[in-house]
Amino acid sequence: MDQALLDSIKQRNPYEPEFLQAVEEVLTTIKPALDRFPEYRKLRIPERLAEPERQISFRVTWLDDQGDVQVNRGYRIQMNSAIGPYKGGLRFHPSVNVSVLKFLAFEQIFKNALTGIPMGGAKGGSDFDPKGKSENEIMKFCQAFMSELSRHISHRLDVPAGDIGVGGREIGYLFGAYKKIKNEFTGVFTGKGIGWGGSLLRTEATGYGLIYFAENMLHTRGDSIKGKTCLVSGSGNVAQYAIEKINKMGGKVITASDSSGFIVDEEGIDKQKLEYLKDLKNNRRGRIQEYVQKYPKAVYHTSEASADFNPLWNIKADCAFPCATQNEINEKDANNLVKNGIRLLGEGANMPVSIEGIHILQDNGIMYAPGKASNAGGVGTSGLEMTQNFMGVNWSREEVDKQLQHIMKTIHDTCLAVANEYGKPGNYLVGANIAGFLKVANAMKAQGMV
Ligand code: NDP
Ligand code: 2IT
Repeated sequence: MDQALLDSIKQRNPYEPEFLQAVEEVLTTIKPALDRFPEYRKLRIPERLAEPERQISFRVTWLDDQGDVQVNRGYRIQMNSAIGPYKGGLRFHPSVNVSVLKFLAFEQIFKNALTGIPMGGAKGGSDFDPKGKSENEIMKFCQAFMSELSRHISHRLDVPAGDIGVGGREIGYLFGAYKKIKNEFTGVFTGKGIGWGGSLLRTEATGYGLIYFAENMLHTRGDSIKGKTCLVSGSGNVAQYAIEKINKMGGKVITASDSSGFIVDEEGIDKQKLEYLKDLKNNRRGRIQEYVQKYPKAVYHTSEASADFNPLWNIKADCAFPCATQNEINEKDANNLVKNGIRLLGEGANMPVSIEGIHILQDNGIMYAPGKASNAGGVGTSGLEMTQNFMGVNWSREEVDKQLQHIMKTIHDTCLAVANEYGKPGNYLVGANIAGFLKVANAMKAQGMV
Protein backbone atom coordinates (compact mmCIF):
# COMPACT_ATOMS: atom_id res chain seq x y z
CA MET A 1 0.00 0.00 0.00
CA ASP A 2 1.03 3.63 -0.49
CA GLN A 3 1.48 4.44 3.20
CA ALA A 4 2.62 8.02 2.56
CA LEU A 5 -0.50 8.62 0.50
CA LEU A 6 -2.76 7.26 3.22
CA ASP A 7 -0.88 9.28 5.86
CA SER A 8 -1.41 12.48 3.92
CA ILE A 9 -5.13 11.78 3.58
CA LYS A 10 -5.27 10.98 7.30
CA GLN A 11 -3.59 14.27 8.07
CA ARG A 12 -6.15 16.19 6.02
CA ASN A 13 -9.12 14.41 7.63
CA PRO A 14 -8.04 13.77 11.22
CA TYR A 15 -11.39 13.20 12.93
CA GLU A 16 -13.08 11.08 10.31
CA PRO A 17 -12.55 7.39 11.22
CA GLU A 18 -15.26 5.91 8.97
CA PHE A 19 -14.06 7.92 5.97
CA LEU A 20 -10.44 6.93 6.57
CA GLN A 21 -11.45 3.28 6.92
CA ALA A 22 -13.15 3.36 3.52
CA VAL A 23 -10.15 5.12 1.93
CA GLU A 24 -7.68 2.67 3.49
CA GLU A 25 -9.68 -0.30 2.26
CA VAL A 26 -9.49 1.03 -1.30
CA LEU A 27 -5.84 2.13 -1.15
CA THR A 28 -4.68 -1.28 0.12
CA THR A 29 -6.09 -2.92 -2.99
CA ILE A 30 -5.46 -0.57 -5.93
CA LYS A 31 -1.65 -0.50 -5.69
CA PRO A 32 -1.13 -2.94 -8.61
CA ALA A 33 -3.26 -0.67 -10.82
CA LEU A 34 -1.31 2.43 -9.74
CA ASP A 35 1.93 0.58 -10.49
CA ARG A 36 0.68 -0.43 -13.94
CA PHE A 37 -0.59 3.09 -14.75
CA PRO A 38 1.87 5.46 -13.02
CA GLU A 39 0.21 8.51 -14.62
CA TYR A 40 -2.67 8.16 -12.16
CA ARG A 41 -0.27 8.71 -9.27
CA LYS A 42 1.29 11.66 -11.06
CA LEU A 43 -2.15 13.18 -11.67
CA ARG A 44 -2.91 12.58 -7.97
CA ILE A 45 -6.10 10.72 -8.81
CA PRO A 46 -6.28 8.96 -5.40
CA GLU A 47 -5.94 12.27 -3.53
CA ARG A 48 -8.52 13.88 -5.81
CA LEU A 49 -10.95 10.99 -5.29
CA ALA A 50 -10.62 11.46 -1.54
CA GLU A 51 -11.47 15.16 -1.71
CA PRO A 52 -15.18 15.97 -2.20
CA GLU A 53 -15.81 18.14 -5.24
CA ARG A 54 -18.29 19.99 -3.08
CA GLN A 55 -19.40 19.55 0.53
CA ILE A 56 -22.58 21.25 1.67
CA SER A 57 -23.64 21.55 5.30
CA PHE A 58 -26.76 23.45 6.31
CA ARG A 59 -29.08 24.21 9.20
CA VAL A 60 -32.53 22.63 9.23
CA THR A 61 -35.02 24.39 11.51
CA TRP A 62 -38.50 22.96 12.04
CA LEU A 63 -41.38 23.04 14.52
CA ASP A 64 -42.33 19.80 16.35
CA ASP A 65 -45.87 18.80 17.42
CA GLN A 66 -45.43 20.49 20.80
CA GLY A 67 -44.69 23.78 19.06
CA ASP A 68 -41.03 23.63 20.07
CA VAL A 69 -38.30 24.71 17.65
CA GLN A 70 -35.97 21.89 16.57
CA VAL A 71 -32.56 22.36 14.96
CA ASN A 72 -30.83 19.66 12.92
CA ARG A 73 -27.88 19.57 10.58
CA GLY A 74 -28.28 18.63 6.91
CA TYR A 75 -25.55 17.63 4.45
CA ARG A 76 -24.86 16.75 0.85
CA ILE A 77 -21.42 15.48 -0.11
CA GLN A 78 -20.94 15.76 -3.89
CA MET A 79 -17.90 13.55 -4.08
CA ASN A 80 -17.15 12.92 -7.75
CA SER A 81 -18.87 13.70 -11.05
CA ALA A 82 -16.31 12.33 -13.54
CA ILE A 83 -18.60 9.72 -15.09
CA GLY A 84 -22.06 11.19 -14.54
CA PRO A 85 -24.29 13.38 -12.36
CA TYR A 86 -23.86 12.99 -8.60
CA LYS A 87 -25.93 10.04 -7.35
CA GLY A 88 -26.44 8.51 -3.92
CA GLY A 89 -28.84 8.17 -1.04
CA LEU A 90 -29.87 10.29 1.93
CA ARG A 91 -29.54 8.92 5.46
CA PHE A 92 -31.57 10.19 8.43
CA HIS A 93 -30.04 8.81 11.63
CA PRO A 94 -28.67 10.44 14.81
CA SER A 95 -25.21 8.99 14.04
CA VAL A 96 -24.93 10.94 10.77
CA ASN A 97 -21.89 13.23 10.57
CA VAL A 98 -19.35 14.34 7.95
CA SER A 99 -17.18 11.24 8.43
CA VAL A 100 -20.06 8.80 7.89
CA LEU A 101 -21.37 10.63 4.84
CA LYS A 102 -17.92 11.04 3.28
CA PHE A 103 -17.27 7.30 3.65
CA LEU A 104 -20.61 6.55 2.02
CA ALA A 105 -20.05 9.09 -0.79
CA PHE A 106 -16.55 7.69 -1.40
CA GLU A 107 -17.87 4.11 -1.64
CA GLN A 108 -20.60 5.33 -3.94
CA ILE A 109 -18.05 6.53 -6.55
CA PHE A 110 -16.75 3.00 -7.13
CA LYS A 111 -20.13 1.29 -6.73
CA ASN A 112 -21.80 3.53 -9.28
CA ALA A 113 -18.91 3.03 -11.70
CA LEU A 114 -19.36 -0.75 -11.40
CA THR A 115 -23.05 -0.60 -12.40
CA GLY A 116 -22.09 0.45 -15.93
CA ILE A 117 -24.62 3.30 -15.76
CA PRO A 118 -23.18 6.85 -15.94
CA MET A 119 -23.53 8.08 -12.35
CA GLY A 120 -21.10 10.00 -10.14
CA GLY A 121 -20.82 9.52 -6.37
CA ALA A 122 -22.65 11.44 -3.61
CA LYS A 123 -24.35 10.97 -0.27
CA GLY A 124 -26.30 13.18 2.09
CA GLY A 125 -28.62 13.21 5.03
CA SER A 126 -29.14 14.54 8.50
CA ASP A 127 -28.67 13.74 12.17
CA PHE A 128 -32.49 13.85 12.42
CA ASP A 129 -33.92 10.73 14.12
CA PRO A 130 -37.18 9.59 12.50
CA LYS A 131 -37.88 7.15 15.36
CA GLY A 132 -40.86 8.16 17.47
CA LYS A 133 -41.73 11.14 15.25
CA SER A 134 -45.32 11.71 14.09
CA GLU A 135 -46.28 11.73 10.41
CA ASN A 136 -46.64 15.48 10.66
CA GLU A 137 -43.15 15.88 12.12
CA ILE A 138 -41.60 13.70 9.42
CA MET A 139 -43.28 15.81 6.72
CA LYS A 140 -42.29 19.09 8.39
CA PHE A 141 -38.69 17.96 8.70
CA CYS A 142 -38.52 16.76 5.07
CA GLN A 143 -39.91 20.09 3.86
CA ALA A 144 -37.45 22.09 5.96
CA PHE A 145 -34.56 19.89 4.78
CA MET A 146 -35.56 20.29 1.13
CA SER A 147 -35.96 24.07 1.44
CA GLU A 148 -32.14 24.17 1.42
CA LEU A 149 -31.17 20.97 -0.44
CA SER A 150 -33.31 21.99 -3.44
CA ARG A 151 -30.74 24.70 -4.29
CA HIS A 152 -28.03 22.09 -4.81
CA ILE A 153 -29.70 19.24 -6.74
CA SER A 154 -31.50 18.62 -10.04
CA HIS A 155 -32.19 15.69 -12.36
CA ARG A 156 -29.06 16.59 -14.37
CA LEU A 157 -26.83 17.62 -11.47
CA ASP A 158 -27.43 15.45 -8.40
CA VAL A 159 -30.12 12.81 -7.87
CA PRO A 160 -30.66 11.62 -4.26
CA ALA A 161 -32.47 8.44 -3.14
CA GLY A 162 -33.13 6.59 0.13
CA ASP A 163 -30.81 5.00 2.68
CA ILE A 164 -31.16 4.32 6.43
CA GLY A 165 -34.22 6.16 7.77
CA VAL A 166 -35.26 7.39 4.30
CA GLY A 167 -37.79 5.13 2.59
CA GLY A 168 -40.85 5.59 0.41
CA ARG A 169 -42.63 7.85 2.89
CA GLU A 170 -39.73 10.30 3.24
CA ILE A 171 -38.98 10.29 -0.50
CA GLY A 172 -42.62 11.28 -1.12
CA TYR A 173 -42.40 14.29 1.20
CA LEU A 174 -38.94 15.29 -0.09
CA PHE A 175 -39.98 15.02 -3.74
CA GLY A 176 -43.24 16.91 -3.09
CA ALA A 177 -41.32 19.74 -1.42
CA TYR A 178 -38.80 19.93 -4.29
CA LYS A 179 -41.57 20.04 -6.90
CA LYS A 180 -43.34 22.83 -5.02
CA ILE A 181 -40.19 24.94 -4.62
CA LYS A 182 -38.91 24.48 -8.19
CA ASN A 183 -42.27 24.37 -9.93
CA GLU A 184 -41.20 21.45 -12.11
CA PHE A 185 -41.77 17.69 -12.25
CA THR A 186 -38.50 15.90 -13.02
CA GLY A 187 -36.68 12.74 -12.01
CA VAL A 188 -34.71 14.56 -9.32
CA PHE A 189 -35.16 11.65 -6.91
CA THR A 190 -35.13 7.87 -7.34
CA GLY A 191 -37.16 5.48 -5.25
CA LYS A 192 -40.28 7.47 -6.11
CA GLY A 193 -43.71 5.86 -5.82
CA ILE A 194 -45.04 3.72 -8.65
CA GLY A 195 -47.50 6.02 -10.40
CA TRP A 196 -45.45 9.20 -9.98
CA GLY A 197 -42.21 8.37 -11.76
CA GLY A 198 -40.85 5.52 -9.65
CA SER A 199 -39.48 2.34 -11.18
CA LEU A 200 -41.00 -1.03 -10.49
CA LEU A 201 -38.62 -3.14 -8.38
CA ARG A 202 -36.54 -0.23 -7.02
CA THR A 203 -37.83 -1.03 -3.51
CA GLU A 204 -36.75 -4.66 -3.84
CA ALA A 205 -33.59 -4.03 -5.87
CA THR A 206 -30.83 -3.85 -3.22
CA GLY A 207 -31.89 -7.01 -1.39
CA TYR A 208 -32.72 -8.94 -4.56
CA GLY A 209 -29.47 -7.81 -6.21
CA LEU A 210 -27.46 -8.93 -3.19
CA ILE A 211 -28.83 -12.44 -3.45
CA TYR A 212 -28.40 -12.54 -7.24
CA PHE A 213 -24.77 -11.61 -6.63
CA ALA A 214 -24.33 -14.34 -3.99
CA GLU A 215 -25.92 -16.87 -6.35
CA ASN A 216 -23.38 -15.92 -9.03
CA MET A 217 -20.56 -16.43 -6.51
CA LEU A 218 -21.87 -19.84 -5.45
CA HIS A 219 -22.27 -20.89 -9.09
CA THR A 220 -18.52 -20.52 -9.57
CA ARG A 221 -18.21 -23.44 -7.16
CA GLY A 222 -21.05 -25.42 -8.65
CA ASP A 223 -23.24 -24.50 -5.69
CA SER A 224 -26.37 -22.38 -5.08
CA ILE A 225 -28.46 -20.66 -2.37
CA LYS A 226 -30.93 -23.53 -2.50
CA GLY A 227 -30.94 -25.40 0.81
CA LYS A 228 -28.60 -22.89 2.49
CA THR A 229 -29.22 -21.62 6.01
CA CYS A 230 -28.58 -17.87 6.12
CA LEU A 231 -27.97 -15.19 8.73
CA VAL A 232 -29.38 -11.75 7.91
CA SER A 233 -28.98 -8.65 10.07
CA GLY A 234 -31.24 -5.61 9.93
CA SER A 235 -34.96 -5.66 9.25
CA GLY A 236 -35.28 -2.62 7.01
CA ASN A 237 -35.46 -2.27 3.24
CA VAL A 238 -32.34 -4.24 2.30
CA ALA A 239 -32.85 -7.03 4.85
CA GLN A 240 -36.53 -7.57 3.97
CA TYR A 241 -35.92 -8.12 0.27
CA ALA A 242 -32.77 -10.16 0.82
CA ILE A 243 -34.89 -12.49 2.97
CA GLU A 244 -37.61 -12.55 0.31
CA LYS A 245 -35.20 -13.52 -2.47
CA ILE A 246 -33.42 -16.15 -0.35
CA ASN A 247 -36.83 -17.72 0.35
CA LYS A 248 -37.73 -17.63 -3.35
CA MET A 249 -34.46 -19.35 -4.21
CA GLY A 250 -35.05 -22.12 -1.70
CA GLY A 251 -32.80 -20.97 1.13
CA LYS A 252 -33.76 -20.43 4.76
CA VAL A 253 -33.16 -17.27 6.86
CA ILE A 254 -33.01 -17.77 10.60
CA THR A 255 -32.16 -14.28 11.93
CA ALA A 256 -33.20 -10.62 11.64
CA SER A 257 -32.30 -7.64 13.82
CA ASP A 258 -32.73 -3.97 14.62
CA SER A 259 -30.68 -1.58 16.71
CA SER A 260 -32.20 -2.99 19.94
CA GLY A 261 -31.58 -6.71 19.38
CA PHE A 262 -32.06 -9.75 17.14
CA ILE A 263 -34.35 -12.74 16.74
CA VAL A 264 -33.44 -16.33 15.93
CA ASP A 265 -36.13 -18.42 14.25
CA GLU A 266 -34.68 -21.87 13.59
CA GLU A 267 -37.70 -22.83 11.48
CA GLY A 268 -36.97 -19.94 9.12
CA ILE A 269 -38.59 -16.58 8.39
CA ASP A 270 -40.96 -17.90 5.72
CA LYS A 271 -43.21 -15.91 3.38
CA GLN A 272 -45.98 -15.40 5.89
CA LYS A 273 -43.60 -14.38 8.70
CA LEU A 274 -41.83 -12.00 6.34
CA GLU A 275 -45.16 -10.30 5.54
CA TYR A 276 -45.65 -9.85 9.28
CA LEU A 277 -42.11 -8.42 9.58
CA LYS A 278 -42.68 -5.97 6.72
CA ASP A 279 -45.93 -4.75 8.26
CA LEU A 280 -44.28 -4.47 11.69
CA LYS A 281 -41.34 -2.41 10.42
CA ASN A 282 -42.83 -0.45 7.52
CA ASN A 283 -46.36 0.33 8.69
CA ARG A 284 -46.47 -0.05 12.45
CA ARG A 285 -42.84 1.05 12.88
CA GLY A 286 -42.45 -1.48 15.68
CA ARG A 287 -39.45 -3.31 17.12
CA ILE A 288 -38.09 -6.71 16.08
CA GLN A 289 -38.72 -7.94 19.63
CA GLU A 290 -42.46 -8.10 18.81
CA TYR A 291 -41.73 -10.95 16.35
CA VAL A 292 -41.39 -13.44 19.21
CA GLN A 293 -44.79 -12.48 20.65
CA LYS A 294 -46.32 -13.42 17.30
CA TYR A 295 -44.05 -16.45 16.73
CA PRO A 296 -43.18 -17.79 20.22
CA LYS A 297 -40.85 -20.52 18.93
CA ALA A 298 -38.42 -17.77 17.92
CA VAL A 299 -36.00 -16.34 20.51
CA TYR A 300 -35.14 -12.67 21.08
CA HIS A 301 -31.72 -11.44 22.25
CA THR A 302 -31.16 -7.85 23.38
CA SER A 303 -28.07 -6.08 21.99
CA GLU A 304 -25.52 -5.27 24.62
CA ALA A 305 -23.68 -2.09 23.81
CA SER A 306 -20.73 -3.15 25.99
CA ALA A 307 -20.27 -6.55 24.30
CA ASP A 308 -17.15 -6.87 22.13
CA PHE A 309 -18.82 -9.25 19.71
CA ASN A 310 -22.33 -9.71 18.30
CA PRO A 311 -23.90 -13.11 19.12
CA LEU A 312 -25.91 -12.92 15.88
CA TRP A 313 -22.69 -13.78 14.01
CA ASN A 314 -21.97 -16.71 16.30
CA ILE A 315 -24.82 -18.89 15.01
CA LYS A 316 -24.11 -21.84 12.76
CA ALA A 317 -25.15 -21.19 9.14
CA ASP A 318 -23.90 -21.41 5.55
CA CYS A 319 -24.15 -17.78 4.42
CA ALA A 320 -24.14 -14.39 6.16
CA PHE A 321 -25.71 -11.19 4.84
CA PRO A 322 -25.13 -8.11 7.03
CA CYS A 323 -27.86 -5.64 5.99
CA ALA A 324 -28.02 -3.12 8.86
CA THR A 325 -25.15 -0.65 9.12
CA GLN A 326 -21.38 -0.03 9.01
CA ASN A 327 -18.95 -1.95 11.21
CA GLU A 328 -21.42 -4.50 12.49
CA ILE A 329 -18.85 -7.31 12.05
CA ASN A 330 -15.52 -6.92 13.83
CA GLU A 331 -12.50 -9.21 14.13
CA LYS A 332 -14.15 -11.41 16.77
CA ASP A 333 -17.37 -11.72 14.79
CA ALA A 334 -15.37 -12.69 11.69
CA ASN A 335 -13.51 -15.34 13.71
CA ASN A 336 -16.84 -16.69 14.98
CA LEU A 337 -18.19 -16.90 11.42
CA VAL A 338 -15.06 -18.81 10.37
CA LYS A 339 -15.27 -21.12 13.39
CA ASN A 340 -18.90 -21.93 12.56
CA GLY A 341 -18.06 -22.89 8.99
CA ILE A 342 -19.70 -20.03 7.11
CA ARG A 343 -19.02 -20.35 3.36
CA LEU A 344 -20.03 -16.95 1.99
CA LEU A 345 -20.49 -13.42 3.28
CA GLY A 346 -22.24 -10.86 1.08
CA GLU A 347 -22.46 -7.25 2.21
CA GLY A 348 -25.95 -5.75 1.88
CA ALA A 349 -25.03 -2.80 4.09
CA ASN A 350 -22.21 -0.39 3.26
CA MET A 351 -18.92 -1.31 4.99
CA PRO A 352 -20.49 -3.68 7.55
CA VAL A 353 -17.20 -5.58 8.04
CA SER A 354 -14.11 -3.95 9.58
CA ILE A 355 -10.81 -4.12 7.66
CA GLU A 356 -9.46 -6.72 10.14
CA GLY A 357 -12.67 -8.72 9.74
CA ILE A 358 -12.32 -8.76 5.94
CA HIS A 359 -8.77 -10.11 6.21
CA ILE A 360 -9.91 -12.91 8.53
CA LEU A 361 -12.68 -13.94 6.14
CA GLN A 362 -10.41 -13.84 3.09
CA ASP A 363 -7.48 -15.57 4.80
CA ASN A 364 -9.80 -18.43 5.72
CA GLY A 365 -11.07 -18.95 2.18
CA ILE A 366 -14.57 -17.59 2.78
CA MET A 367 -16.18 -16.11 -0.31
CA TYR A 368 -16.45 -12.41 0.54
CA ALA A 369 -18.43 -9.85 -1.50
CA PRO A 370 -17.79 -6.15 -0.76
CA GLY A 371 -20.89 -3.97 -0.58
CA LYS A 372 -19.80 -1.71 -3.41
CA ALA A 373 -20.28 -4.74 -5.67
CA SER A 374 -22.95 -6.82 -3.93
CA ASN A 375 -25.34 -4.03 -2.89
CA ALA A 376 -25.03 -2.10 -6.17
CA GLY A 377 -28.40 -3.41 -7.39
CA GLY A 378 -30.13 -0.59 -5.50
CA VAL A 379 -28.32 2.26 -7.19
CA GLY A 380 -28.23 0.28 -10.44
CA THR A 381 -32.02 0.20 -10.45
CA SER A 382 -32.01 3.88 -9.50
CA GLY A 383 -30.06 4.35 -12.73
CA LEU A 384 -32.80 2.44 -14.56
CA GLU A 385 -35.37 4.73 -12.93
CA MET A 386 -33.46 7.79 -14.16
CA THR A 387 -33.35 6.34 -17.67
CA GLN A 388 -37.11 5.69 -17.65
CA ASN A 389 -37.72 9.25 -16.40
CA PHE A 390 -35.59 10.74 -19.17
CA MET A 391 -37.34 8.60 -21.78
CA GLY A 392 -40.79 9.21 -20.30
CA VAL A 393 -41.62 5.49 -20.12
CA ASN A 394 -42.39 2.83 -17.51
CA TRP A 395 -40.73 -0.56 -17.90
CA SER A 396 -42.44 -3.73 -16.71
CA ARG A 397 -41.34 -5.56 -13.58
CA GLU A 398 -39.98 -8.36 -15.76
CA GLU A 399 -37.93 -5.92 -17.83
CA VAL A 400 -36.40 -4.23 -14.77
CA ASP A 401 -35.70 -7.59 -13.12
CA LYS A 402 -33.96 -8.82 -16.27
CA GLN A 403 -31.76 -5.70 -16.31
CA LEU A 404 -31.05 -5.97 -12.57
CA GLN A 405 -29.93 -9.58 -12.96
CA HIS A 406 -27.76 -8.55 -15.88
CA ILE A 407 -26.17 -5.71 -13.88
CA MET A 408 -25.37 -8.01 -10.94
CA LYS A 409 -23.90 -10.71 -13.18
CA THR A 410 -21.80 -8.17 -15.07
CA ILE A 411 -20.43 -6.71 -11.82
CA HIS A 412 -19.73 -10.21 -10.53
CA ASP A 413 -17.90 -11.25 -13.68
CA THR A 414 -15.98 -7.95 -13.84
CA CYS A 415 -14.78 -8.36 -10.23
CA LEU A 416 -13.51 -11.86 -10.96
CA ALA A 417 -11.89 -10.96 -14.28
CA VAL A 418 -10.09 -7.91 -12.90
CA ALA A 419 -8.99 -9.73 -9.72
CA ASN A 420 -7.55 -12.44 -11.94
CA GLU A 421 -5.82 -9.94 -14.21
CA TYR A 422 -4.14 -8.31 -11.20
CA GLY A 423 -2.95 -11.58 -9.69
CA LYS A 424 -5.57 -12.00 -6.98
CA PRO A 425 -7.94 -14.65 -8.32
CA GLY A 426 -11.22 -14.94 -6.43
CA ASN A 427 -10.62 -11.68 -4.52
CA TYR A 428 -13.83 -9.74 -5.18
CA LEU A 429 -12.61 -6.76 -3.13
CA VAL A 430 -9.52 -6.26 -5.28
CA GLY A 431 -11.59 -6.74 -8.45
CA ALA A 432 -14.30 -4.28 -7.41
CA ASN A 433 -11.88 -1.58 -6.24
CA ILE A 434 -9.57 -1.75 -9.24
CA ALA A 435 -12.39 -1.95 -11.81
CA GLY A 436 -14.24 1.00 -10.22
CA PHE A 437 -11.05 3.00 -9.80
CA LEU A 438 -9.82 2.55 -13.38
CA LYS A 439 -13.12 3.62 -14.90
CA VAL A 440 -13.27 6.85 -12.87
CA ALA A 441 -9.52 7.56 -13.08
CA ASN A 442 -9.63 7.27 -16.85
CA ALA A 443 -12.50 9.78 -17.05
CA MET A 444 -10.72 12.19 -14.70
CA LYS A 445 -7.55 12.02 -16.78
CA ALA A 446 -9.49 12.74 -19.98
CA GLN A 447 -11.28 15.73 -18.42
CA GLY A 448 -8.14 17.43 -17.14
CA MET A 449 -7.50 19.18 -13.86
CA VAL A 450 -10.98 20.27 -12.85
P1 NDP B 1 -33.49 0.94 6.77
O1 NDP B 1 -33.58 2.22 7.51
O2 NDP B 1 -34.64 0.48 5.96
O3 NDP B 1 -33.11 -0.24 7.76
C1 NDP B 1 -31.96 -0.18 8.54
C2 NDP B 1 -31.93 -1.39 9.45
O4 NDP B 1 -30.67 -1.44 10.12
C3 NDP B 1 -32.98 -1.31 10.55
O5 NDP B 1 -33.35 -2.61 10.91
C4 NDP B 1 -32.21 -0.61 11.66
O6 NDP B 1 -32.74 -0.86 12.97
C5 NDP B 1 -30.86 -1.24 11.52
N1 NDP B 1 -29.84 -0.30 12.01
C6 NDP B 1 -29.63 0.97 11.60
N2 NDP B 1 -28.64 1.55 12.30
C7 NDP B 1 -28.23 0.62 13.15
C8 NDP B 1 -27.23 0.61 14.14
N3 NDP B 1 -26.46 1.68 14.37
N4 NDP B 1 -27.06 -0.54 14.84
C9 NDP B 1 -27.85 -1.63 14.60
N5 NDP B 1 -28.81 -1.67 13.68
C10 NDP B 1 -28.99 -0.57 12.96
O7 NDP B 1 -32.17 1.09 5.85
P2 NDP B 1 -31.74 0.21 4.59
O8 NDP B 1 -32.23 -1.17 4.72
O9 NDP B 1 -32.06 1.00 3.38
O10 NDP B 1 -30.15 0.25 4.73
C11 NDP B 1 -29.41 -0.78 5.41
C12 NDP B 1 -27.97 -0.74 4.94
O11 NDP B 1 -27.93 -0.98 3.53
C13 NDP B 1 -27.23 0.58 5.14
O12 NDP B 1 -25.86 0.31 5.39
C14 NDP B 1 -27.35 1.26 3.78
O13 NDP B 1 -26.34 2.21 3.58
C15 NDP B 1 -27.22 0.06 2.87
N6 NDP B 1 -27.72 0.20 1.51
C16 NDP B 1 -29.01 0.59 1.27
C17 NDP B 1 -29.48 0.68 -0.01
C18 NDP B 1 -30.88 1.02 -0.33
O14 NDP B 1 -31.24 0.99 -1.52
N7 NDP B 1 -31.74 1.30 0.63
C19 NDP B 1 -28.58 0.43 -1.17
C20 NDP B 1 -27.27 -0.04 -0.80
C21 NDP B 1 -26.88 -0.12 0.49
P3 NDP B 1 -33.72 0.21 13.67
O15 NDP B 1 -35.08 -0.11 13.14
O16 NDP B 1 -33.55 -0.05 15.11
O17 NDP B 1 -33.23 1.56 13.26
O1 2IT C 1 -25.92 3.01 -0.67
C1 2IT C 1 -26.60 3.04 -1.71
O2 2IT C 1 -26.17 2.61 -2.78
C2 2IT C 1 -27.97 3.60 -1.63
N1 2IT C 1 -28.40 3.95 -0.54
C3 2IT C 1 -28.79 3.74 -2.87
C4 2IT C 1 -28.38 4.98 -3.63
C5 2IT C 1 -29.26 5.33 -4.81
O3 2IT C 1 -29.02 6.42 -5.34
O4 2IT C 1 -30.15 4.56 -5.19
